[in-house]
This record gives sequence, C-alpha cells and structure tokens, in this order.
Amino acid sequence: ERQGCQIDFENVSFAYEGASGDPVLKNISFTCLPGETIGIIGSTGSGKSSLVSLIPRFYDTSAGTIRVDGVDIGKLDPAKLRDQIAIVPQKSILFSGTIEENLRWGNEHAALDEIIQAAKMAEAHGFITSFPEGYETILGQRGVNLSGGQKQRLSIARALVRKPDVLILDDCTSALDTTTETNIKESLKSFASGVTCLLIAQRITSVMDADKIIVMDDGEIVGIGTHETLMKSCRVYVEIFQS
Ligand code: DUT
Repeated sequence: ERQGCQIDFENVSFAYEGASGDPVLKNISFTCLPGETIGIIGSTGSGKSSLVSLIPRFYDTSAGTIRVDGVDIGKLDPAKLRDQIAIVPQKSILFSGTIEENLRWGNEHAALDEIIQAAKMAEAHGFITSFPEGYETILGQRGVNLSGGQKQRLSIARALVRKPDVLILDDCTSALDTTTETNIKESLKSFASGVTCLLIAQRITSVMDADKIIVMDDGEIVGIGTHETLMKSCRVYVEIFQS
C-alpha cells in the first residue's frame, strides 16, 4: 500500500541561473506530512511553479534543504526521485498517438484496466468512451481535437496511471467547471489516502478543503494554515478570496 512521502522544505531559497535581482524563492520552510493534501495559492509570478519544480530536482536550490522522507534530495538519485513524483504541468503535453498511448506515457507496463481506472478518477472515461474508437482514438493533427478541459483531464489521468507517492497538480484544473473539479478531487481522496498531494490553484475554492494551504507572495510564504485560519490571519489570502 502506498503511504505517500513526507516533504520538508527548510530555509530554501532559489534563483534561476543567470537571473539578476531578488531570488524567486526566499527562505521557504514548510512540512507536508505523508498523505496530506497541501494547497498552494498566490498571485501570478509569486513562485508557486518554481517551488514545486524543486521537488523532483528540475532545478537545485540555491540555499537550504529539501527532504523527502527525511533524506536530503541532493543525495538522492534524480531518476529514482522522479519515479516517485508525478507533476501535472500547467500546459498539458499530449502527443500524436492514441489516447491509450498518451495515458501510458511514463508507465509503459500499465495494464489497460489500470488506465481505465485512472481515466475514471480523472473524469475522462466518459468523454473517451463517447468517441467511436474509445481508448484507440488518435489525438493530434490527423485525429480528434480535444478541448482544454479534456486535455487537462487526460494529463491528470496520465499522472495517476503512474501511481506516484507524490502528486503535484500545477494549476491544471483551471479549464474545468467546478463540478468536474470537485468530482476529480473526491476520487483523488480515495486514491490519495496513500499519496501526498500538492495542489497549485488560482481559485480559493480549488484549495479550500486542503489539509493546509500555503500562501505565496513575491517568493515568500506569507501564510500557512487552513482556510478558516487564513481568513482570520492572512491579508493576502483574504485579498485573493475577495478578488
Ligand atoms: N521565472 C524565471 N525563469 C523560469 C520560470 C520563472 O525567471 O524558467 C521567474 C518568473 C517569475 C518567478 O520566476 O518572476 C516566479 O515564477 P513562477 O512560474 O514560479 O510563479 P507562479 O506563481 O507559478 O506564477 P503563475 O501563477 O503565473 O504560474
């Protein structure tokens, strides 16, 4: 059974190579317990994507330490680390090929029923089976064109097929209506009892029921807590709520 990983950030700072001026992340510290869902919210450019990109070591920190299950990720094999972590990026990356091939990408050995189960959790099974060719439907230039929300659901399904210990959703529900988003989050809860989940979002409603929410502003954490706590204590959070 999956447990999910614990993730610790300790005084992490980060600047993109060659960039001048202030670092993109300043003195970031937080703990995400195994199986927790953490929401991350903040204005555009506040550093949300940069923060999560450090976890699979797409970039290395400039200062501070990130630990996965207590081990400094600087000491872990990046390939092994990336095997445990699935990131669904802001812009879904699908290729010309069948839906099944797209969903299998990153886990070539997945059985078809695992793929279908993942697609069901991501609210994609319905529209997939509405195509005459179903999972054999070809995407891309000579195939069907999907809506932005359908692409997002396939990207989420692809990540679930990999059965990660850590699932990172980077603002990838923005094109979904709130009902679809809520349904996905509900099914993730059963799946996610064993997965640590980081959920970047623009809308407060997307993160409201997370175990805790991190509020980012200009590369810094300006609040961590539940929705109720932040509504009472975090000016930036209330501003986002009211906008
Ligand atoms: N940045 C770079 N190089 C990159 C990516 C980002 O210099 O390859 C800068 C842009 C911005 C800061 O880092 O000033 C933080 O960007 P990030 O994408 O992490 O912010 P965000 O909170 O995820 O913004 P958004 O909500 O628009 O995705």
